[in-house]
Amino acid sequence: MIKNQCYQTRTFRKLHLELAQIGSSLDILHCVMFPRPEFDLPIFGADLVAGRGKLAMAIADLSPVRDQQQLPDPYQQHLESQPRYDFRHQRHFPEWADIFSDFCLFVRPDGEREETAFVDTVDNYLAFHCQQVQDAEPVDGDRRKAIMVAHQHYCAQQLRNDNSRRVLEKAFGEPWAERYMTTVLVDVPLGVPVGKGKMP
Ligand code: BLA
Repeated sequence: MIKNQCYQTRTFRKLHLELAQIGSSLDILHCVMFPRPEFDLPIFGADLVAGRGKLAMAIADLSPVRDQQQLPDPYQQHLESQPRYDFRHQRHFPEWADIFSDFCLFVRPDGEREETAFVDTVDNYLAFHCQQVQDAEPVDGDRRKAIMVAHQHYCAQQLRNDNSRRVLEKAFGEPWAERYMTTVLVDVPLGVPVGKGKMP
């Protein structure tokens, strides 16, 4: 079973929250907040995967949409000034993960204390992000183009996540999984076609 909620605002082209329950043992929470590409704002993304009620993986990031994977200065300064929780089990990034920032949390939270630390950190990221979003002004032509390219790259890399693809294919079949991934999970802005794992 999959439940989706999508919203749009002045600054976000798509706020997507998804809860998936696959079989009796796999629970997934997926969230991506895609800003409109006329704003120089990072893409918030999170994915939590639990097997039999226990978190196997938790990732959350404010992902840059600029050349050199740089966050805007206020984000960089804020995130650098925050204490970092030292999770016991860090996860290793797959090869397609060049989209994430230095502040990406990618861990297997171990126990209630670490789960709370993960949620608190995400809460902090989101509180700051939402505050920045309120004051955001659209940027001009050339920067928009660069941001659009970064959005397309973000989507192309997310589509290379074979874990999500495999789970969806097993539950719903290959054509459905492909359509769902490219139109619901990571729809590329402006309809630029992106094949499995290929750059636009
Ligand atoms: C990994 N994603 C996974 C895993 C599963 C899913 C089963 C493997 C968990 C593990 O290795 O312990 C499954 N995720 C899903 C499914 C959906 C989903 C089925 O969202 C949707 C129905 N993935 C995202 C977003 C990010 C993300 C927004 O959707 C990051 C912001 C990251 N997921 C991500 C990463 C991995 C992962 C980095 C690990 C991949 C690897 O280790 O190869």
